[in-house]
Amino acid sequence: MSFNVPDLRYPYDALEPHIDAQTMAIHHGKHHGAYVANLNKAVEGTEYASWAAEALARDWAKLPEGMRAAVRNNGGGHYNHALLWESIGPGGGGRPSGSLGAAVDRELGGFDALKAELVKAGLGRFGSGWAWLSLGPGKKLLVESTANQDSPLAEGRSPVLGIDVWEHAYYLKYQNRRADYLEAFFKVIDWKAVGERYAALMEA
Ligand code: MN3
Repeated sequence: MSFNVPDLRYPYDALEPHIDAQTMAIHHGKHHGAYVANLNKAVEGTEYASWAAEALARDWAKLPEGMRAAVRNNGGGHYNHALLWESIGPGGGGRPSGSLGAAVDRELGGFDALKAELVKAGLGRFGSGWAWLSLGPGKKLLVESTANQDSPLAEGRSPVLGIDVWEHAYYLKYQNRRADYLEAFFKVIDWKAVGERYAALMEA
């Protein structure tokens, strides 16, 4: 198979009580698993099976029309979730430091403003989608939201941190309380990992 669900570097219960073990197990095993299975099915036997997930999430519109929707949804789903698992972890929370912390202060008015913008983007996304901290034109930080499994990559931006606001990310524990989930999500963000991603994008 071309694509695989990456192993987590922490157990499913490592994010308790903020994100519960059952949600993590279903989200990682079943939901991400289904995106990967459906992506593999869509690209099987084609040249696109050898593309990187990032390239598929960015350039799905260049694919043959019959594959486009499946790759947009499932390639995006795979890429977005792989990024998500790397961006959270036990002992998370706090705020970014180093070059990312400085850029947040300089470009977005500080961490509290960033958090407020991300929460607003997450709450404002009607239905399913993501809230993002992205690197935009001129490698400046911006906050945005995408629908479904669309990636900022397809819009020419680079995701630094993604927050999954699909109900499957929080419904078991938080039901309809997306605001409570977003508050909890900030307690599991691994800002060291996110900051390393930002630094690598700035050097690229
Ligand atoms: Mn999800």
